[in-house]
Amino acid sequence: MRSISLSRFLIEEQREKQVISSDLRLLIEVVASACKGIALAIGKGGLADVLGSAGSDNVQGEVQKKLDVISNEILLDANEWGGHLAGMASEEMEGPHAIPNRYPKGEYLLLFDPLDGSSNIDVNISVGTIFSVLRCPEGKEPTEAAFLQPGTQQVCAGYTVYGPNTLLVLALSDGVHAFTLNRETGNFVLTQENIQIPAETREFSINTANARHWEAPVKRYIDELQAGVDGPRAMDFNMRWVGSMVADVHRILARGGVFLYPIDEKNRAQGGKLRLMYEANPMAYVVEKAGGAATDGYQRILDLVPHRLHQRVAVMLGSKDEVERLNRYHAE
Ligand code: P6P
Repeated sequence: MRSISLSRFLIEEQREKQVISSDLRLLIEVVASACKGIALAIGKGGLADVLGSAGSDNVQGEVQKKLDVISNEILLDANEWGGHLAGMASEEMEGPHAIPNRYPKGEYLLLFDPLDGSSNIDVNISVGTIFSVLRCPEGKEPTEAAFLQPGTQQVCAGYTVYGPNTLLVLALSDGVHAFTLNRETGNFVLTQENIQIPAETREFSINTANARHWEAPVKRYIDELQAGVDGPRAMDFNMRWVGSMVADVHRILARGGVFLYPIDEKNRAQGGKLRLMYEANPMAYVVEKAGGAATDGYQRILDLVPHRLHQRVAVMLGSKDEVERLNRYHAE
């Protein structure tokens, strides 16, 4: 494949396909550049004072890791001066972050989980940044209400996996593309175009420690997978659970699979574990643009109308045939 940088790819998407605007191209370049900074911070590990807890809790009441705070700051600092944003929202902040008055404002709203998979940071397992882009409604201030749009309103979404290599996956209206960071040149280079998730799979991803808390449709579905060739599915399945949504979802994008973080008796009071606006929606957008599907068991994730910035949701996504089976089991 010709060596095409992210910048060249975006310019050609804009010039030849009118898929993105100049401001959206700038936004994506700025987010990618911020992800390089996050990759550098993560890469230092124990060599710098970036591991461990920050000694504070986030809006979710969860212990913040130092790298959560560092990653959040990197994304805020990178994005506030460019003139492409009306506002930002993050898992790590209670409310939206207004663009300082000294900078011009743009039409886009950027939402992100700056470092997803925090529990894995201190043990050197892949983590990631998840981002989602909406348009600020015409004439509206970028208050929380402006962000509360269904996932179908996203203009683009994606994630960066900080793993053996640093990989940016970008979903635009015309498809999903992957860019690998060339650490020598500092450029993200196109390494996969128009990624498609196989409709069928033999690999599932769920935290089975929660099995006793699952609702009946999920219990039935997982029991059948675990019954393997002797059960109703008449084939054996494999299980993977990284504990970083970005890593699990990326494996599904790369080779198929189904990822579940269902609502259960343990998380029912909060409405689920994963957050709708900056985890489920962007990942659902990526998965659907790659030919997969994403549901909460009853509804398409992207159709859900949000009521709160940090609301949580059940998530089942990946290979289309498996998600459709899960929808059937929940409907029965
Ligand atoms: P559990 C990470 O904290 C996260 O938000 C997702 O990235 C991941 O899929 C999930 O939580 C892991 O949850 O309950 O298995 O630790």
